[in-house]
Amino acid sequence: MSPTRRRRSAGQQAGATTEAETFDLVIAANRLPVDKVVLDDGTVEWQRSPGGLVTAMESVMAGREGAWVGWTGQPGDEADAPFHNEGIYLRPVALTADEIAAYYEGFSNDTLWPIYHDVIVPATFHRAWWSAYEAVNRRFADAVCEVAAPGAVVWIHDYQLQLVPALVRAQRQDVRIGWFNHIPFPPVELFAQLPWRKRVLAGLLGADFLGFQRVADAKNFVRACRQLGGWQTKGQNVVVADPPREHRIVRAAAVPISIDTQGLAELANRPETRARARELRASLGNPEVLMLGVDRLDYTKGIRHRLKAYEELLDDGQIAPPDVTFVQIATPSRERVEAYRQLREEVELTVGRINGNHSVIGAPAVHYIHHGYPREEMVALFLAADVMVVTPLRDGMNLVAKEYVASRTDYGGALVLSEFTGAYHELHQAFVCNPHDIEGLKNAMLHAIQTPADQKRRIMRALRRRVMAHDVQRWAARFLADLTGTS
Ligand code: ADQ
Repeated sequence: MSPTRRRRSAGQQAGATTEAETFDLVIAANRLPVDKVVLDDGTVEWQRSPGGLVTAMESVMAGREGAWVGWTGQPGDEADAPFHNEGIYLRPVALTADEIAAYYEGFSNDTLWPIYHDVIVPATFHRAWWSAYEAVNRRFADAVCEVAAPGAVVWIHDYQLQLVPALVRAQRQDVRIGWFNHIPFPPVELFAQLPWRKRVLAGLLGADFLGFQRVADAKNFVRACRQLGGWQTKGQNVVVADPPREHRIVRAAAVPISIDTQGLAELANRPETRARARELRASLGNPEVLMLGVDRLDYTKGIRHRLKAYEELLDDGQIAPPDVTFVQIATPSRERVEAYRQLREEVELTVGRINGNHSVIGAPAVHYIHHGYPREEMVALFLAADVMVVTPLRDGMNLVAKEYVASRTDYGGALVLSEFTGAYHELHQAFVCNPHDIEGLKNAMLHAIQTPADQKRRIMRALRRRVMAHDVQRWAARFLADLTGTS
């Protein structure tokens, strides 16, 4: 791609008082890759939030500066001024407290999230939430158009920004627009519940290329276009009327996301990480079997099903502390949404009951931790865990499963993996389970514990081959190649 950054005069943009910078690559995601921290003396500092997406974007932005449009994570009527941070131009989008409640907690996380995850909990529909979603998507689209250079590549992320592709296209026919869905795209029978379904589809069809985690997600989308919107489809293509041209083809395909495999493996190989893993096991009383769950505290992750299966194994006397223990790390999430509050109560009640019935002094049956951990500690935990239990009822990909595999540079450990994750389609050699089938889940957990070590090493070797070969850098490069037609 030619020039990386250009300046354009303020006259091109109403109300702008400074010169706007424009870029050949523009990322739009709900959140900026930084957190705003206000220090004691009132000065503002932006701290980079480490995550797979940031790593992936760094790899595609290497050698060319790109812009990132997103929300800061905090309410505010006025947008913070754009700024540079570690080689990326960040363009904040301001959201008021009401918009956060309606667009983010409401429409994104209480309407779309349940529908896109098999309606594990019922979706809530409010017309005011939809209006806020439209208004915020419009603001994102305007910000994208402001920073996109002529002919730029625009990469929009996730379910919060589904109207942005068409809103950008309406203003800028010169740019190439891609969208990637980090979560599943639901079967048409469920998507049909959404009162604004056709407008969401039309929003997405503003893109040139739409990326999904699984082939099934891409197919669900194309089917929804055909059955609910009346668009003509051919295989994975949707035909969109595009005056004055006759039509435009929008392609939908699976581009499964991955992780920074190399970075994690390097962390896992450090002597201090290995020492920390041994220390963690020792502080848990050196159990024979350490089982681990790591999730955002979300009802899609199957935490209750996992705990139920574990509890029954304890009830049946098949396992018992201090020989076996379970560490469940649950990152706080969306705590203002009622379904999440309820889930937290249920999980904490269940953990209390299991510990009351099965712990022995000095050896709890479950260690439950309700906060996040730095990356180094996560990798040490992965290295310490004999059995990683990943049991979502529905999950776009599930990066934790891949992170566990990438961290096991020693070929140790065993992965219990739900077939309802995107990761299952790449890691099917794992100890696979249907989390709704508690008996089957118990068997998968027992099987993972009891399988001989050499057999588990063979399995881990196969899993690692896949994860090492398909990392997040390759994912990003593949998405961009699909989007720009160079694949
Ligand atoms: P999530 O639903 O957030 O992501 P996941 O893919 O598991 O789920 O990613 C979670 C990330 O947060 C992982 O990198 C994990 O290590 C980290 N994490 C979780 N708990 C943590 C804790 N206590 N401390 C520190 N880190 C923690 C959405 C979709 C997924 C999809 C991803 C990426 O729901 O299906 O895989 O986006 O596309």
